[in-house]
Amino acid sequence: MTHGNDVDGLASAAIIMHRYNVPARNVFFLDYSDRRLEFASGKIINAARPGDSLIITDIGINRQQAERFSVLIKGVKGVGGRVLWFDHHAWNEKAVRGIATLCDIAVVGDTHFCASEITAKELGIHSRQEDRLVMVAHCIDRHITENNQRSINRIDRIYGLGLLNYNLKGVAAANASLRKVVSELSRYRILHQIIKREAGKMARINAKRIAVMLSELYAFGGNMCIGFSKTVLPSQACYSIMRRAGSSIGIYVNTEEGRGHIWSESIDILRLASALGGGGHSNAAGFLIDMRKYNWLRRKSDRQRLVKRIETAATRML
Ligand SMILES: [Mn+2]
Repeated sequence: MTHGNDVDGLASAAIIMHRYNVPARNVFFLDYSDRRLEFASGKIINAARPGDSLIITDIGINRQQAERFSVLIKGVKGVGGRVLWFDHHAWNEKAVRGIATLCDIAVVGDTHFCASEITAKELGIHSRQEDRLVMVAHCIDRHITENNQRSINRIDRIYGLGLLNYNLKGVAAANASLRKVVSELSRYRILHQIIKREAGKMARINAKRIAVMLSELYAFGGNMCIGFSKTVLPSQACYSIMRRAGSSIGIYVNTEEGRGHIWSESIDILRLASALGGGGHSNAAGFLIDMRKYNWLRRKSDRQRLVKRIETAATRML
């Protein structure tokens, strides 16, 4: 099980598949939504046999999902399986006590590394190709572009667009589509045709949606700007908003998933995300939106209400 929305999540899956000959059908992708976790857990608990190992990578734990994860872990261990968890997100004490201690091995919460670095290190996976993939994932995850800038940008883009499939489809189809991507990746064919083709399809949808989003922006506070769109690449959405508005903070609201993404290169936006009930890193964070309260953001007045709420939180926090 790994994070389907993140390059280091996919890279973690790829190096594990390569090393242990894991078939693609045994890989499941999550994104902190309950239906994806439910889908994966159901299949995994059914298939678990004595001696099997469930490896979870790049998934942090949040309060709502703690119970579901503990059922999953106990289910796998109950039939004589093992559970290993490798993650770099910050875990709170309660999550460590409640969930990490249920696992056979859990290495979590070291935010200096990306998840695939931790996975490679803990499982002793090292070769020239694996190191390269892990390095690329690390740079993309940390937004480091000084070295290998061109190839990293290219991979990030192609790759990220391929990932959009995940958000655009239902759970089963999304898993199938991402499995194609990680299978190619696990053979270290990073720029293989399949990934390019998947990415090409998404690139067109992505570009169209971002253009529509930029036609209705909400700027406030002198340095912040918000845009609304169906699923697009969050980083690209936020940067497009910042560039268009000349703001140092870009907020993209995903109107399908009810999720806000906040990005900034110069301002620590983690406090703003926390004030809105979310979390993340100091340069990239997010929060969930109760879409019922905002009438699914259908009308302009609904969107204005959400902007007002974010603005109020921002004046208090930043
Ligand atoms: Mn990650």
